[in-house]
Amino acid sequence: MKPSPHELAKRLPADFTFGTATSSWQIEGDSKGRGSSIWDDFAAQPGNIIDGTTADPACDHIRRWRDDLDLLSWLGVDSYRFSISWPRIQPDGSGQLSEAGLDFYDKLIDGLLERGIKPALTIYHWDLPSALGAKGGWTWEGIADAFADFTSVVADRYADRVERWATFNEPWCSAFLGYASKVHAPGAGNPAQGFEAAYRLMLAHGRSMEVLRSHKARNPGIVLNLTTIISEDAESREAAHHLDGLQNRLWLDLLAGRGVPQDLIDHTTDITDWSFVKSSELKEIAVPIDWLGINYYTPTRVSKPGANDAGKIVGQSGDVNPGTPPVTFTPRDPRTEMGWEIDASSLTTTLKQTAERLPGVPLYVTENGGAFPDKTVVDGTIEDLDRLDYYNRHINAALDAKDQGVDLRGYFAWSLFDNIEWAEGWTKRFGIVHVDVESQVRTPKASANFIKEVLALRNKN
Ligand code: IFM
Repeated sequence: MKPSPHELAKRLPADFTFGTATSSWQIEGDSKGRGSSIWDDFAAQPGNIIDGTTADPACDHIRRWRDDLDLLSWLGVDSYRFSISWPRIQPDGSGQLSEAGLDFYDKLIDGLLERGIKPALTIYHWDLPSALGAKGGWTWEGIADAFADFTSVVADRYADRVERWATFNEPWCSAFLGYASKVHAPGAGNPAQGFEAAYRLMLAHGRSMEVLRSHKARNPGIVLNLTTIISEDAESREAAHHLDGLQNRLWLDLLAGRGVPQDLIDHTTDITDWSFVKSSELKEIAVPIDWLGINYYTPTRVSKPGANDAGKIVGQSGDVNPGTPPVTFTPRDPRTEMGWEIDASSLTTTLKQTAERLPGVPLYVTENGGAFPDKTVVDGTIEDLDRLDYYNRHINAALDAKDQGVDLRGYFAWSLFDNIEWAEGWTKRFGIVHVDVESQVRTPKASANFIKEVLALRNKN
């Protein structure tokens, strides 16, 4: 049965922020109008992106942004979470700025404000300028200062109008998919570099926070991809604890001023000596944040080695999780096209667990959603009832956490429209709005209509 928008609308508090999210490389296109990024380099190597997708045309958002903002108005969202492309603003990652790039985001921000939608800006969502990649990217000693300088450029320009700032989106992915393994750009495949990148990303976060504060930017914070790790048997407990360290505790402990978890250090001695960690820098990383964003999609469920192989699960494997004792990743059905188990109750537990580990910080679900086949078309509309059901369950699960005392202030659906799903290219679609890559026509799916109805009803509560 189709979930009722009325029931969900009744639960949504009037002051709860509801939005949708996207990121620059995934939607913008127009790679010729900006500097090159590590994702352009990565995509140019055959085999890295499953269907050979490159940055063009993506959703051609650079040209179609006005229509895309109208789509947000039509949906009735309170806020839009987007990221800026560093190489579009500063093609080489330092020095010369592109006025055209700066101007694009000026217009985007103004366009949002004209429509009564609050801009939520992420400074870094993975598209590092190639010139900085060539210096070692997130393992380069100078990267935190380069990021702080870039923050100063964008805070100068946009702090007067942006409602909410995130320094980073999912540093776990940059570090462990990009450096420890070869799943994402730059594809280093070096576990030691994964840990160093993780540390330098967080140092860059701390320094960027200081810059944002000095520019009086409103609501600076960070977005992490956190989850609940479920161990199915005694033999997988130790691995589950290690995975919790990599996925959750490393980031939260650094933010909370607890440093790198000792058990993580102990379990990775044959990979890294952690000599890049400096105690004075740990203090910089632990500067207070105004809010924390949590991107949640699926739990991580593990069983003893030799348990039934679940096939491909994007982002869940030994190579992306360095130092993990032998274990099998065993998501249960139902699953999305990413191979990710659908379990809304793990969103509730993730929010509660995070609130305990980083007390006193308001939380937002900054991404949540699913890739589904989108095969059923009725009267020209994609009847994505699986996605609609996913949203209904997960928004309710987030509100359950709020009812149980978590200071949850908002929820953002991933994604506003179908876009390039990184190494999965166009083969996985997360949008609530369908995008025809050839014609670039946007068509709201049933899930978009559901969210629109919920928001319209909520405003009448
Ligand atoms: O598409 C990504 C997004 O860029 C970051 N979070 C997870 C999404 C789905 O994989």
